[in-house]
Amino acid sequence: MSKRLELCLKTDIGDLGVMQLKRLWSSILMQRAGITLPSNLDKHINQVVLSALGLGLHQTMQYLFTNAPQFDVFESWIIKTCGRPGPLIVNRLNALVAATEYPNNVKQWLSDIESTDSVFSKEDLLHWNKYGYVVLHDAISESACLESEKAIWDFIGANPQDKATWYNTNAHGIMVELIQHPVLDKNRQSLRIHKAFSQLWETTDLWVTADRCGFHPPQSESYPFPGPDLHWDLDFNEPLGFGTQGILYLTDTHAEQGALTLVPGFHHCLNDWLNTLDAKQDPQKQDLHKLGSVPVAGKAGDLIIWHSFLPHGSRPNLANKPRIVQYLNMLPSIENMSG
Ligand SMILES: O=C(O)CCC(=O)C(=O)O
Repeated sequence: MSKRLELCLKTDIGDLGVMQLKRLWSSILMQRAGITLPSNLDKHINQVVLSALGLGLHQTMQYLFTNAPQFDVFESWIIKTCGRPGPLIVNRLNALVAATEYPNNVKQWLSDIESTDSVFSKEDLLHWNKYGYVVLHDAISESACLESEKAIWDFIGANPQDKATWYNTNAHGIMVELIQHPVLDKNRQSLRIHKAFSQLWETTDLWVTADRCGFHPPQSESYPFPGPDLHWDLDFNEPLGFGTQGILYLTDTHAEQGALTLVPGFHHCLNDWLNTLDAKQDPQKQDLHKLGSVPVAGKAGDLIIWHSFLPHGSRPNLANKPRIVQYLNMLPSIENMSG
C-alpha cells in the first residue's frame, strides 16, 4: 500500500491544526480505493469534526470521493468553503480527540451557556418527555428569518412573486444544498438554540451540525410531493442511542403547507414495535402513518426538535406558498448510546 493510503493517527495534523481531520481524510480515500474499514469507524467523532468546521457530511464525502485530493488540498478546500476554524473550535476539538481536559476558554464558554436562563419551561419538558418533540418559539429573530429566507430564494434562483420559478430549481426534491452562509451560521450560533438542546441533552457540551436548508413548493399535477414521507434516519442494524433532530421554520407554516409530520410518543414504543416485526419486514417500509402521524404547524422562527426515534417526514404542500426551512441539530461530544 502506498503511504498515502494508510489510516492516519487521530493526532496527525496539517495546516489547520485540527486533530482527527487527517484520519478522516485518509479513511475516506481508503474506502474510495476499495479498502474495507469497519462501517462505524470513528463515525461519531468524524461527524463532530465536520460539524465543528461547518462542513456538511454529504458535501465533504462528495468532494473527497470526486477529487481524491492530497491532504493540503483538502485543507485549502475547507478554508475556501467555510473559512479557517478559530482557536476556540480547534482547542475544543483537539482536547476532545486527545481526551484531555478542555482549556479554560472552552470551559468558560460552556459555563456561560450553562448559567443562562432556561428556554424550555417545565411544561415544555413534560411535553418533550410525553410526545418526543417540543417547539422552541422565537428561536431566531424575525429579521434572521427574513434574511435566511432570502438567502434560500437567491440560492435556488427563484422569485417569491413568480410561481413559475418555484419549480425546476437546483433543489433536490425539497432539500436545498445551501450550508455555508453567514446568516445560516448566525442561526446555528444562537445561544437560545444551544440552551434549548442542552436542556434536552442535559449537557451544554454540544456541537451544532452544518445542515442544509429546505424549499418545499406547493404540489401540482406536474409536481407531485417528492417526499420524504415518514421514515427514520436510524440504522436498525446498530444499537440505537438517544438522538435529536431539528427543523427551523423560516416562514409561517400551516399544517397542510408541507409541515413536519411525526408520530408523537413513538420514542416510548419503538423497541417493542420493532420486536413485533419479523426478520423480513423492513421497519422503513411499513405503513408508518397508521401509527398516528400528525403535522406540526408553526410560526416563522419556531424550531421543532424531535427525538430521533419518532417516525418523521414532510407531507404534501396543499397551500399556495412554499415551506422554507433550515435543518439544525446538535450532537454531544461523546456519543450517547442509551435510548
Ligand atoms: O423536512 C421535513 O419536514 C422532514 C425532514 C426529515 O425528514 C429529516 O430531517 O429527516
